[in-house]
This record gives sequence, structure tokens and C-alpha cells, in this order.
Amino acid sequence: MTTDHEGLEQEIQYVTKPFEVKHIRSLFEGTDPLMHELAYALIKGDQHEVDRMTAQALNDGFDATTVLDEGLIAGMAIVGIKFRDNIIFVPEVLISARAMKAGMVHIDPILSASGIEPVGTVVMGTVKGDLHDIGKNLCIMMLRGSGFTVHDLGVDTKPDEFMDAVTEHGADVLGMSALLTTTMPNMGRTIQAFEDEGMREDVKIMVGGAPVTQEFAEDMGADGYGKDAISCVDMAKELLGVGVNGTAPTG
Ligand code: B12
Repeated sequence: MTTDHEGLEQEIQYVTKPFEVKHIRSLFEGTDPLMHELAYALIKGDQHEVDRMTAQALNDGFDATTVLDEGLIAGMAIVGIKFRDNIIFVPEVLISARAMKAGMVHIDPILSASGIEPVGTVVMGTVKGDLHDIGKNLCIMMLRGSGFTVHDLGVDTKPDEFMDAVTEHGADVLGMSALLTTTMPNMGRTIQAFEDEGMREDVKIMVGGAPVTQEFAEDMGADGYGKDAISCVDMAKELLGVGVNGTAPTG
């Protein structure tokens, strides 16, 4: 299958590993040409086009999650591969990340508008040494949209900053994000810091980020792991024993 967007089709040609070609093609198979255009604009880092097209797609009646998954995240998948394979470098990735944020500005109010009673309080942050925040921010949008109150600590968050925020906000759940194999151990170090201070029982801890796995989460002593923003919400609910309709089970 080839996409009907010439620019996107050329971008897909940069992907050469057979299993990745299959995966990338599956992201665009059967999706709307507008999503192909949006993904292409994101890959090119054209924040004005991403801004305009995201607004247009939502106006045309596309779901916020469709625009996010089939346009923005699908485009970012190609950026990631080009970056790894040294076809593009940090400046280009930053420009695409800026374009992603221009699109997320439109998606945020939709995903964050729950209109339901708060179901719990979550503190979220990217761990020490790590500056990646796109995935964390998506998780936060989805959590807010599902009725959680979320305190965002941003990036490069030290263990004591996590501990202070959990205490200050009386958080039920702490969520940590890491995108680098070198910063993943800082999740375990943070959990250890909670243990050392006798605070481990005060809060449930969930972890995520592209290199993190269920096994790694268990090994470091986290209570839960989520592979994407939807699993992040499901995990937060599970950790709180909250039902799918947002109400705590009785009895
Ligand atoms: C954008 C990006 C950047 C941007 C970040 C901009 C920003 N504001 O975030 C910039 C240019 C700054 C950057 C810098 C670097 N990057 Co970078 N970056 C990426 C890239 C291309 C995309 C990441 C992304 O946003 N993905 C999209 C989001 C939606 O996905 P996600 O983050 O995985 O989040 C989802 C899930 O993981 C989950 N999730 C995330 N957090 C949490 C938390 C919880 C609690 C739960 C439950 C779930 C969850 O839900 C999210 C939504 O679905 C990735 C490649 C990739 N494919 O991941 C490389 C990548 C992560 N970067 C990489 C590297 C090497 C670097 C640098 C070291 C490069 C350098 N030489 O300087 C620096 C490190 C800077 C630092 N100290 O952090 C490598 C990491 C390799 C490794 N094995 O560690 C990657 C994998 C690229 C590659 N293929 O080589 N990067």
C-alpha cells in the first residue's frame, strides 16, 4: 500500500527495516488523506500548518484521539526513526516537537474536559536528566479528561521534588515518565527514595515511556506500568480501585 500523499510517501522511504516499514505503513493504512497531510507537516516541522490542519480536522468532525493517533503520533513515529538513523538531528526533532505542541494546543481542551467529579489526584513528571515531555503531557491531558486532578512537575524532576509534590498535594498516584535508557534507572531511584523516607505506602506509583516495559516496572518496584496514554488512565483507575464510570466501588 502507498499513501496518496507524495511527501509522506517519500518520508516513509527513509524507513528501511522490514518490520518497521510494516508498522509505519499500518499506521497510515486506511486513514484519511488529511491525517497524511498532518503527519507530513509534523515531520517537516511546519508548526503553522500543524496548527491550521489540527484545527481544521477537529472542525470537520474528526475525533481528537483520531487526529492525535493517526496524524500527530503517526508522524512522530517517522521522526523518531529518522532521528535514530542519523537522517535528522536534534534541531529538526525539536522543530517537529514544537509543531506537535502546536497541534496539542487544540487537542488539550477536548481531552482535558471531563465535566465529571474529580476521581483522584495524580502527580506526574519526567524523571531527572530527561527532557522528553510530549508523552507525559498526553498522559496528563487524558487523565484530566477522565476526571483526575493532575499536578505537572514538568521535566528533569528529582526524587525529592516528587516526594515534596506528593506530600503537598496529598496525591493518590505518582506517575513517572522516562524516554531514555540512561534515565530509566532514575525511576527506581525515586521509588527507593520514597522507601528510604518511609513514604512508599503513602502513594501508588506508575511508570511509562517508550523504553519502559512491564518487566522493568516490576523489577524497580512500581505498582503499575502503562504503554500509552489510555493505559495510563486505566492504570491510575485500577490503582485507585475506581470503576470505569469514574465511581469508587462500594463494599
Ligand atoms: C521528540 C524527541 C526528542 C525531543 C524532545 C522534545 C520534547 N519536548 O519532548 C528532543 C530533541 C529534546 C530530544 C532530545 C534527546 N533525545 Co529524543 N527523542 C524524541 C523522539 C523522536 C520522540 C519522543 C516522543 O515525543 N514520542 C511521542 C510520544 C507520544 O510517545 P512517548 O513519549 O513514548 O509517550 C507515550 C508512552 O510512552 C506513554 N507514556 C509516556 N510517559 C508515561 C508515563 C506514565 C506514568 C505512563 C503510564 C505512560 C507513559 O504514553 C505516551 C502517550 O501515548 C524519540 C523517538 C521515539 N520514537 O520515541 C527520541 C528518543 C527518545 N530520543 C533519544 C535520544 C538519544 C535523545 C538525546 C540523548 C539526543 C542527544 N544526542 O542529545 C536527547 C536527550 C535530551 C534529554 N536529556 O532528555 C533516543 C533514546 C535512545 C535510548 N535508547 O535511550 C530516542 C528513542 C531516539 C532514537 N531512536 O534514538 N528528543
